[in-house]
Amino acid sequence: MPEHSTYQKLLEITGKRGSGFVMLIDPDKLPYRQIGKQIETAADAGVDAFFIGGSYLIEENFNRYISEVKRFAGDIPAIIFPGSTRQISAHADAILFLSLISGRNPEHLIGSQVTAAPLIWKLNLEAISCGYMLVESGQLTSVQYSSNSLPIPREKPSIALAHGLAAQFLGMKSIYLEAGSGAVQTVPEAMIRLLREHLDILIFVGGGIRTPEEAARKALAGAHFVVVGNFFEEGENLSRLKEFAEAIHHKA
Ligand code: 1GP
Repeated sequence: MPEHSTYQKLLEITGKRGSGFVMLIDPDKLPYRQIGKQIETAADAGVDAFFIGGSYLIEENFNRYISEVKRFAGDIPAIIFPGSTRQISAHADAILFLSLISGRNPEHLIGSQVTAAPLIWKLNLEAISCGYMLVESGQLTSVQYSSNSLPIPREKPSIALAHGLAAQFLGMKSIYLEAGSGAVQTVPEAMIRLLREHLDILIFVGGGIRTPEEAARKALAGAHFVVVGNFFEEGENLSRLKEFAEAIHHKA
């Protein structure tokens, strides 16, 4: 059994900084040769962890890609945020072991997990269990479409809480409130607040966050980690990384 060292590290980050800042890297969007510069810039600005993953994964050599991320990330956790069971690599520090609990599609609730588990075990890769919840965000997102599942209505935080409690009772270590990549509307603060008030597990929040102010609102509402992907895929936005880090680190 692998040690839960990366999970512990995540707990330490939130203890120290209030909330942590996660940069999501999609291997299909960030070319291999640009990894080093991206990671160094992010690390200098105060990014606390990297999630790596994507919906399709056209990048052929995921293993090599993760190895390059880790080479530059140093002590900063590099965690796989898998879009499919093809996205597994021993070079990562951990993998978010996602189950799409807001949906009722058995393949995404347990099917893919059973496919992936033996390889994760063989590689001795740390698996951080995570109840993944899609939250309605204005229009149909890629993840809703491809998972063939309904999101949680954004005005119904109590439904999100019921799912979060179920995740916690099932022994999951975290939940991810997902508005979807490039979402028009982000996860409502009222929902984050309610879940933070009643749950004892880590809360990741992401989807459509494009300003430091918005990131700060998610952090202050109770997100342990704020995840930003799309916005930093535009090279010129990297100059704003520090503002995001300062906005999210409300305890620093
Ligand atoms: C997507 O929640 C993540 O799975 C991040 O969303 O790319 O919109 O920042 P963005």
